[in-house]
Amino acid sequence: LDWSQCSAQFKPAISATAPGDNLILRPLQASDYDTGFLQILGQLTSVGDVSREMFQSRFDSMKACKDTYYILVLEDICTSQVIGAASLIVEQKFIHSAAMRGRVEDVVVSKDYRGKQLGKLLVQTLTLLAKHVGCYKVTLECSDDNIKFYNNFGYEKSAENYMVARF
Ligand code: 16G
Repeated sequence: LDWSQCSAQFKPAISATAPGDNLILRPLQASDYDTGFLQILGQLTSVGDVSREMFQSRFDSMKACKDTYYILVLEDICTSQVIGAASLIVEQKFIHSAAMRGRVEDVVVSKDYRGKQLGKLLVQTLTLLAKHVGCYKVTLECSDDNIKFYNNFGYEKSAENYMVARF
C-alpha cells in the first residue's frame, strides 16, 4: 500500500505495521472465535448467538470468495484479545467496464482502546486497500455523529440516499 496517499495524518505516528504499543494489525483468523472478535462486534450492533461451528462455516465461505472479504483485526498481544476490527468487501460489477466497488463495514474499536487513532488506522488502511485492489469507489454507512470522522479520509455525504429494507 502507498501510505503517501494517506489523507489523514497520525499524531503520534502509527501505521499498519506499527499500530501502537503491544498492538498488531492482522487479518482475521479462524482462531479468533476465542479471542473476543465477536464480543468486539457486540460493541457495534447485535451479534446474536454464533456457535463455533457457525463461525467456522462463515469464515470458510468468506475465505472461499477470492479477493472479496478483507477483514482486519487489531490484537493486543499482551492479552491475546482482539480489540478492534473492520472489513472491506469488494463487490464485482458489470458497470464502469466491469469494475469493482468497495464497502467498508463493521468498523469497531473496543471502548477501552479509543482515543489512540485506531479507528482511523483501520479505515485508512481499508480505504487504501480498496484503491489498491482497483475499486472505482468505496462507500460506508454511518451515523450523523461519525460524518466528521469519515470526512477525514475523503468520504463525503452522498447526494444519494441510503435505503434499507430490514427483515
Ligand atoms: C454501521 C456500520 C455497518 C454495520 C452497521 C450495523 C460502519 C462504517 N458502519 O452502519 O458496517 O454493519 O452499523 O448496524 O462500520 P445494524 O445492525 O443496525 O445493521
